[in-house]
Amino acid sequence: MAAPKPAPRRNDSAALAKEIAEKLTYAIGKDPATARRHDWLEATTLAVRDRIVDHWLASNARNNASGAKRVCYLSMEFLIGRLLRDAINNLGLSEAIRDALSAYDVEIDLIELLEPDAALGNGGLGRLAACFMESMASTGVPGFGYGIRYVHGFFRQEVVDGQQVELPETWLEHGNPWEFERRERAFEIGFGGKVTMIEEAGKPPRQVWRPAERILAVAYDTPIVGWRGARVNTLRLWSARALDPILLDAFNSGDHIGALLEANRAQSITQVLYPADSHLAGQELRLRQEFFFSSASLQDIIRHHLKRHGDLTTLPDKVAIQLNDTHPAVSVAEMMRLLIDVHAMGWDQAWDITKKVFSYTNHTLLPEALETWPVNLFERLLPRQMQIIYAINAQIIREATQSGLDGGKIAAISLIDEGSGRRVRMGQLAFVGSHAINGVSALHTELMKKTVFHNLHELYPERIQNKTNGVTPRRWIMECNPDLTALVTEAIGPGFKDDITKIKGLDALATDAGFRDKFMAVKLRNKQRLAKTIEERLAISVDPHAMFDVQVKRIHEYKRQFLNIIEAVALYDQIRSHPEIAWQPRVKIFAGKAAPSYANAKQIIHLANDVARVINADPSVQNLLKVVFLPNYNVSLAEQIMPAADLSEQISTAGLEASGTGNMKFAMNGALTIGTLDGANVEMLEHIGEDNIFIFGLTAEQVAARRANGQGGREIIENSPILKGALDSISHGVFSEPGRYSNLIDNLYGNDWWMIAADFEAYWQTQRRLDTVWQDPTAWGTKAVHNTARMAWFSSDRSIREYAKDIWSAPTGA
Ligand code: 26Y
Repeated sequence: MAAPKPAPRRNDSAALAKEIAEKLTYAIGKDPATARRHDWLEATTLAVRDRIVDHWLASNARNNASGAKRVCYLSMEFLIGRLLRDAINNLGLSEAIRDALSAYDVEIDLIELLEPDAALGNGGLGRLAACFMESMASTGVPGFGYGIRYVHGFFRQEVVDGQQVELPETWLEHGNPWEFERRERAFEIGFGGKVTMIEEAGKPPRQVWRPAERILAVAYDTPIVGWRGARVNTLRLWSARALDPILLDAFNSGDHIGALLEANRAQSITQVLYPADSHLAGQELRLRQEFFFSSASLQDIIRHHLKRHGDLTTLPDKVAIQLNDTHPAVSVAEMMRLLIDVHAMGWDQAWDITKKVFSYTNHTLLPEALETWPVNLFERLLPRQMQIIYAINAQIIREATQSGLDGGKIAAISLIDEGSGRRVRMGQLAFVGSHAINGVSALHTELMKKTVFHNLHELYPERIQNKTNGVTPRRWIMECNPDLTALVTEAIGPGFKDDITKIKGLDALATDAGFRDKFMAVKLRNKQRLAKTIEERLAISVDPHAMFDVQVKRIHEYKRQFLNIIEAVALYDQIRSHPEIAWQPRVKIFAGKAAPSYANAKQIIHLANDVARVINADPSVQNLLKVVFLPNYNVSLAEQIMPAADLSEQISTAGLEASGTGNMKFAMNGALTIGTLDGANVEMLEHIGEDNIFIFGLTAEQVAARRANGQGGREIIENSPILKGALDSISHGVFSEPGRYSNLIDNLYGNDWWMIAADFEAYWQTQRRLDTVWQDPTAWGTKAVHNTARMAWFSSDRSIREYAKDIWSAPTGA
């Protein structure tokens, strides 16, 4: 008998209804009559998953047959969020699933809320990786994500007595239907031990690393579905396992507990995501995580290449490896080790291949976020990689000397920082081991050339290039804003779903009163839904007709939530002292997490909550001002907030936000932006036009100059009665006991490092200009439509096509 093949799945609602019931019965063991919502979620997910698998196997077969170049995206973080709606939308199953479930009186909108967020990332960098994975699948790039399968993702935030409390996150508690464990895909990862020179007769001497400790990296694969299911790529996350879970020796000798401890120690590597995105704590466990997933990924890439192509000299023709920041930068040394020590290649050829294969994206210029590791820790944990780093360094210094760089400049490019204790500079390592280095916005890229990589840029002037970030319009318009999607479809047809640049067609409708009214009616419905969430979670009632003024992102001094809170306090004072002015009703909405060790960021959360409590309880401003801090910001909450915002706050100190991506999500959904000339805001201004975005404040150059002059904030504060009044009410205890925030306020009087005092007046005036525009719904609506119409360039499809063409030399379908 010929081997039977499974029949391809049918996508009509009747077939889906039958299959969902079958999953419920035979995979979950429940009767439709008694099943709970969770069971329906699981059954639906499994039915959808079957369809994904059909496409997935086909995509993999096509990759193997064509031998096309593969792109491996190495990232410590993938901030994915929920996957069910994404998969259903991209497979074009939204209506069929809705109808199928309605046969059982089950609402898809309710059950999909039960899916936990996959929060394997901190913020922008991790979410970018998730958007890029979706866009690679949608634009036809054979993309492979490589990362870590953290058991505990980014912590859950609660606000207790106005303060952040961190709780463990447990996304895998009820299993994860999207992942497939690949037990056969496991690689050994070593740590510690010694390097010895082996000399065999007739052969060149070679170094052999004998690690003291070895653990196993096991692959878990998640399919990533592209638009219309055309391609399904793979996200491969590594989980740590003991080589031998119960070391038999120890077990037999009676040390049962000791043997299990060893297993736990191995597993601890992939237990938890580090929740800091701007300050390296320098824990050994983090360096172990970095090496663990880098080594596993490279071994997997090499294994695959050898199996398909037999010979490592062709690696750069078949694979591009993108390093998402420096977190996987140890890959440069590990690739060299694998090529030289394991695959017996010569140094020069290995170095040539390494540089051709790797490229590196930088996401931050903040000095405290640039990774460096103590040489002695590196040496102890990764002795062979450390030797290789020294050898790379010697070669780079030779090249620098030959090209005539002076001693000071050579010290600046060295991979070893000899300054404060000897440390390995991961940025330098990633740079020298890559053929292309990119920033994430035009401004950020220029600043990279002038600051962190000034000297390396001089030595290798062709390497740095810009790739402005983007976000996927599937998740950030179609899925999170179905009403807007329906309206756009009705107005200009469905073509924009396949080609987002067509959304430009809305531009002509900005002055069409009928269309504008519908556009703003969609906005109002989204605001009503968010108002309901705010009421349910916080028991604060907000008026959906008020301007929703939103700042949601990680809490950080450079992002200046503090500036926004001070403006709220100033507004509160002014409304009360000038009731005769036609103030426009506003709801200021904040959300975001602070790194657990970042004291000032936690203070800012506390202040926001203190201010909210007092203002929301004051009847004299009831209809004019409310302040809301929504706890536990995550991807799913963002999906609710973006479509409901009128005003997007992108107010970082100029020169410090590498790009921002929230700024893009808001504007695509028709929010106006108040922002500084920072990151991608600069390019948004070019695309949206100056009439439709509200720019204020010091430029990056002016910030640098003021910092250099050491101008503090005292004089400015003393000359600004509105600012002074607001700071006084915070200090004097209008919102808390006096003195609670004296540290934050003293910083403004002192060096005003983040330019909050320096930018306050411009910010305040721009907010009042926005009040005036808000008073005129025609003017506001016109600008809102222009925003949605002109943001297509910020699709991550555009970013990915640029990477594919300029950095990866990889194919795209279009
Ligand atoms: C080394 C460790 C402390 C660390 C961990 C995470 C350092 C940095 C990070 C994350 C950085 C990050 O999320 N950067 C953001 O990347 C986005 C995507 O490029 C940018 O839009 C955003 O401006 C930038 O802050």
